[in-house]
Amino acid sequence: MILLLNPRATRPKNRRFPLSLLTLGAALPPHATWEILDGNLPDADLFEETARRVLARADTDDPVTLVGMTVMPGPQLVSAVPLARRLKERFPGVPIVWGGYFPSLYPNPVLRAPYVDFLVRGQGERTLVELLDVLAGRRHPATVAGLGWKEGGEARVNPERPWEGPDAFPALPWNRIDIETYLQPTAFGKRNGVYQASIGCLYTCNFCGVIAALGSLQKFESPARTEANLRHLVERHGMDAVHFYDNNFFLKEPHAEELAARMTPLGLRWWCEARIDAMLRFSDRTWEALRRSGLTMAYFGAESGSDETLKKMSKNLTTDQTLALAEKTRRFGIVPEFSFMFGDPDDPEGDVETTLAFVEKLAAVNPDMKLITYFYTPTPQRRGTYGNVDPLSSTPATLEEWTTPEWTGWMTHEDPLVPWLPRKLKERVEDFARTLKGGLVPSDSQAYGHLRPPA
Ligand code: B12
Ligand code: SF4
Repeated sequence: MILLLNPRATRPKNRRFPLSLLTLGAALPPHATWEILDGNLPDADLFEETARRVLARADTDDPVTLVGMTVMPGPQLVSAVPLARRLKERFPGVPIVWGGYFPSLYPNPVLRAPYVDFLVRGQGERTLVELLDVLAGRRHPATVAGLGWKEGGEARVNPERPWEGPDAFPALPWNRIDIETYLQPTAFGKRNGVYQASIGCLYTCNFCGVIAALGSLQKFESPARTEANLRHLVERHGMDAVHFYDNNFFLKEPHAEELAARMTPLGLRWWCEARIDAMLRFSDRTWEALRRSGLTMAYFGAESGSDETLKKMSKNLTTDQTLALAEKTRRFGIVPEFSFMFGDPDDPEGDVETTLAFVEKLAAVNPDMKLITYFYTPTPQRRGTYGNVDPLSSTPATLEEWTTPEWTGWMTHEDPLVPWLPRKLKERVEDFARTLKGGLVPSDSQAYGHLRPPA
């Protein structure tokens, strides 16, 4: 029996399908037994629930042989560390493997922790299956691409595994979770679900955790598969709204047109993250088709009001394009959420004022826009952007340090205690956000403001 754990990452009322664990479970061999335990569910106690299962199965012919945990940077890491520590103390013989963005980006502190035995970097499906062979003594851990492991107390991180698009993997086993409990009301619908139709992102923004973890590459599943999954949730479970979790939902126009055509009959209201430049390339006909298919709000990384700063971020975007997008969304009645990263380390004060002035201009073009504010805390890139300098050298060496409030604030990009961002500058941005009409987003919801119904 393999237990797949989703340590608490959000408030129970914001719980959403644990997609990472569902895709992993789907790819396990047919003879493997597995179960998902979700710490985001109301009254969940992951330690107790896991312990109960380990004890109940100890003397059966299907004992718990592996505990897998998905770990994102931020509050989920803060829940995962004590959970893994307690499980290891109580059940030292049960191996614990971590996967997800945190261990993918920062493998060394994870492998230094005595309570994590293995980690999986990047896409997890195939690596997890091969890890089962390692645990069964059928193969040496050094031969498993994407695996982090320990040898005589030393951390070993194997070469990465090239990753594949969603179509390479089995269909999502929706029957393995209680769908009903996850369909919660939001501003978009009474029964809001989530879905992800692609992996990675093709762009090259040099602050971004997605690029650091997966490189600059994106693969979409076929629109027919997206439609089939959504149709199942609509027809069987009455889902009436969906948030797409894709890092970037649109690339090519024919793909967007096909998706719009397939989604229209489903009658969903939907939200996605999109690139400003990509959507500006779409014809009015495609914009209209997307609106008709239910696209209600889209999240755009506008990042800065300065073209120079956008260049430094390798964003491949101009402020004129952002203004044009504001106009286009107004015309088609799609609400834009514009996200900005304040506080360029080279001139934080100038940057804050330039960007705030730009936001005012933008709000004049589309008064319905929502403002999302972040503070500039780039994710260190692992892929050579910094020449010979080790970009991770100044990040914490232990999980205990990573889980301090200072580093948690850094990971969420919400309250980074970085030298270039004095408190008064931060307050200046927060005061502005509070007064911008229609732009107020509670600071703890930030990019995931969409996950909670309006107060
Ligand atoms: C869903 C989500 C959330 C949800 C989680 C809800 C839930 N029920 O799980 C919520 C809203 C809580 C959330 C919050 C945050 N998130 Co978040 N989130 C995502 C999102 C949109 C989708 C993740 C997902 O499920 N993908 C679908 C699955 C199939 O893919 P996957 O998770 O990558 O899983 C694969 C591998 O990673 C691996 N894997 C994952 N887990 C495991 C476990 C094991 C055992 C193994 C073997 C493998 C494995 O295998 C999986 C299959 O290939 C991603 C963006 C993205 N599209 O990936 C951001 C993302 C992961 N989040 C991110 C961030 C920064 C945050 C926040 C810190 C942001 C903020 N300021 O609010 C917060 C705080 C997190 C917290 N509370 O701890 C970043 C992380 C990158 C970075 N810079 O470090 C991402 C990449 C967004 C981004 N573009 O910046 N998030
Ligand atoms: S477009 Fe978004 S997800 Fe893609 S690299 Fe840039 S910031 Fe990251």
